[in-house]
Amino acid sequence: MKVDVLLGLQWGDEGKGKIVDVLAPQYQVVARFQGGPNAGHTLEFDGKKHVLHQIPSGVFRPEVLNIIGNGLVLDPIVFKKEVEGLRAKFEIDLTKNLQISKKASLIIPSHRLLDAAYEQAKGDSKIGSTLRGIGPTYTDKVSRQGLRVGDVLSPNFTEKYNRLVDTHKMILGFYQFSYDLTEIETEFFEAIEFLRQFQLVDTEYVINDAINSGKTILAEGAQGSLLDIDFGSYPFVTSSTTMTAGVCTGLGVAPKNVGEVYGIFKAYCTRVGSGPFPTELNDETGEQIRQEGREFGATTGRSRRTGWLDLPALKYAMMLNGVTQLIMMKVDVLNIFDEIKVCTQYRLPDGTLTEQLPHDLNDLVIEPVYKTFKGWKTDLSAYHCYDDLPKELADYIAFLEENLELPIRFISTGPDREAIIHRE
Ligand code: 2SA
Ligand code: MG
Repeated sequence: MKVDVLLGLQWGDEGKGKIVDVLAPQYQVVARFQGGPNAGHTLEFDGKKHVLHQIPSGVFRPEVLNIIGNGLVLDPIVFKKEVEGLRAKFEIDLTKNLQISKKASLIIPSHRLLDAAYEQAKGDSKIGSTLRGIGPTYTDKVSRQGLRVGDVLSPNFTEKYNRLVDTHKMILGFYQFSYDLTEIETEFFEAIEFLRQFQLVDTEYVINDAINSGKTILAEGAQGSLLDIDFGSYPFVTSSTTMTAGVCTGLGVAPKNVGEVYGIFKAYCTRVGSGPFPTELNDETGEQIRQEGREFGATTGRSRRTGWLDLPALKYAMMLNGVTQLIMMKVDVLNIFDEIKVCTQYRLPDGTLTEQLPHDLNDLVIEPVYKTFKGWKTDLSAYHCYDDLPKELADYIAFLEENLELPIRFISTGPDREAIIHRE
């Protein structure tokens, strides 16, 4: 079997957690391939809400094997809290159905300090990082001095740790950043001890054995395509490959073994953190979307920026990911509006129209060109079948499908597991 991929086509928070949970019964393995505790995947069922950060969203189905791949940066302190939280709330024992790659990178407490020091030094041009130590940990991975999960099994772990912290202390000194590591280091070493109880393995073998033995596998993306380190609006991006390509390097999957690519997008856009956002609404409508959509960071609680759906950006993400199935989320958030807009093109400062994302989006003021639709003004909770949907919504969907040249397979009409319309 091939590995199917599910990822966000915007700036994250498209609702990936819910969809993995809906799709999970079809899959025997669910694997994360990039990111770390910056992610916040929200799942809601049986009237309960839960946010996952580093643990794959398959954990709520006991028969699913969950994998934290080599492409992740893992914070052991956050991991311990997550596992304990899941045990207390849902009686889930993750020592059985979770495997962690020995090659995943380890976030140590001073990575968080470095994140804060770098952001502070940037002043007004800060990235808006979640301050979870993501960038500095990937930096250490690429500069070949980082620690990996497998190192916790080494008798020299403390020595390796101290060596890395010493280099971080020099950098923090350069930035004149004040800190106290004592307390957090105790917590860190407790969390390392905790991590040692788990199945730490070479997950690339597990994944490839699963592929060869015909198991169904889903790779779960985090953040969004427009936050990709290469193709996002650099430098306002995260530090990993958030696109399909990241599945190959972040799990050890050969390109020929990638199957369906589920691309997930919201019926509007949000962005948390700094950086260009062509369709951003800094007005009452934007605020209404934020309130209706409960658009606040699932990890940091930050208020998310909101705006209308951006088709050029969405098409760009579809092109780079090779999306084969589209999923539209949070359509119900737009129930209240008389009019709904969709950006179809950008007008550049010289007046030319384009459907391509300009490279210098950070410095360029571009104007979105909108097509306006009549709102459906209907509560969608009673609708379970595509053919029954209000005409205005059906027209809106038809326009999107024509423009995106792909049918929309799932339409989510509310936060709960059950609130979804599946089109065959
Ligand atoms: P980082 O922390 O260094 O990766 O931040 C770099 C940029 O990436 C953005 N980013 C995110 N955007 C949306 N959702 C994310 N996860 C959380 C959530 C975020 C939260 O689900 O709500 O709670 O604030 C996420 N993680 C990283 C980040 O805002 C920076 O723009
Ligand atoms: Mg999120």
